[in-house]
Amino acid sequence: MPQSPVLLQTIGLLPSLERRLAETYTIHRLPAAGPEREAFLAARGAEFDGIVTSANSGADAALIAALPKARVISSFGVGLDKLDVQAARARGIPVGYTPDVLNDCVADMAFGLLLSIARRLPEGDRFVRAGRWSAPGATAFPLGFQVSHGKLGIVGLGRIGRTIARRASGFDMDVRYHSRNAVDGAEWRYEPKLLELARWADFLVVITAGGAGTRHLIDAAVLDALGPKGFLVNVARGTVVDEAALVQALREKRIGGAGLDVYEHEPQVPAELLALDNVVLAPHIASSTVQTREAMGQRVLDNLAAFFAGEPLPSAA
Ligand code: NAP
Ligand code: 8YV
Repeated sequence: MPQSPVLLQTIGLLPSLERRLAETYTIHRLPAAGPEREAFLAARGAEFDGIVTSANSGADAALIAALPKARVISSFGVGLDKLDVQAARARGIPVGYTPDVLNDCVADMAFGLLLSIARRLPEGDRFVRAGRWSAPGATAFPLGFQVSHGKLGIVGLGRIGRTIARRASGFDMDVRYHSRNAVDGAEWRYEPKLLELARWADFLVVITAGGAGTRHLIDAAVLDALGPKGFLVNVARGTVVDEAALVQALREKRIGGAGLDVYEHEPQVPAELLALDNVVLAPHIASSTVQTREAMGQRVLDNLAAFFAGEPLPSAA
């Protein structure tokens, strides 16, 4: 019987995906960064036919170089900011990823965060649980900000950005967007200047790619343009927002509030953010539903199966 392809798995994955990978492939886990990993790669790097990874873990040029026989990379997730696609291409290694299947859940999450911060839902939950609603002489819960009929600015009108824009029609929102290029045929107004979009918007939702090209795109100037009645939602990557500038703007109430799924140094969240009431914090869970994660896992398997059958990857980066 021919030997099954040998894959290096960089990080823990969905248990059902791990089970199914193990049915077809010989899987080895990459040790955590440090001397053990270095020794492992030096001793066994030449055994691997490919890498299975995730958007959170990626594969850098050094890892790819340490696997001289690797012929394919399959990643669980759509973000490529931690995966050196250029280094893979230079070796002729196809990279599979999982676009589209997560658009709906990430768009849902963007609206979840938007509603949570504008309508003060987690704050209200804390208020009720602490008995402050029923307390004698209780002060009234503060007013929220209306979402329906609001002005939604989307930064990055890609696959997910367009899904968010479509969701907004159910809230009768006016939608405009910014990206480097206007999107052909888009029904929403293109704003070539990010500052202008921020100035106009009640809600600024960030859903660009991550990586060097978007680092700190949302800086103090953009936050000030959004202003004290504006809300920021980030479901893209923590690096897209200057987190120190955001903390300061929230602390000084120079923006109305923020809903965050992603952070600059995940899973570390600045202590200042934890102490603020005008921010809602989620632990990078935008794609994290049973249905979407299973679909992403299936795409990881489909990309690998196609490669080892000598066919093009169904979702190649
Ligand atoms: P996509 O279709 O490639 O869209 C990316 C968008 O970013 C494009 O509209 C692109 O437009 C824009 N963009 C890139 N660089 C820009 C810049 N410098 N300034 C302004 N806009 C820029 O990707 P997608 O599938 O929608 O996913 C977007 C990102 O969401 C992923 O890369 C990932 O990091 C993140 N994500 C997060 C989660 C989560 O769990 N929170 C889940 C899934 C995805 P132009 O090229 O015209 O600028
Ligand atoms: C997941 C993501 O957290 O797809 C992405 O880019 O950030 C999320 O879907 C990730 O894929 C799990 O590693």
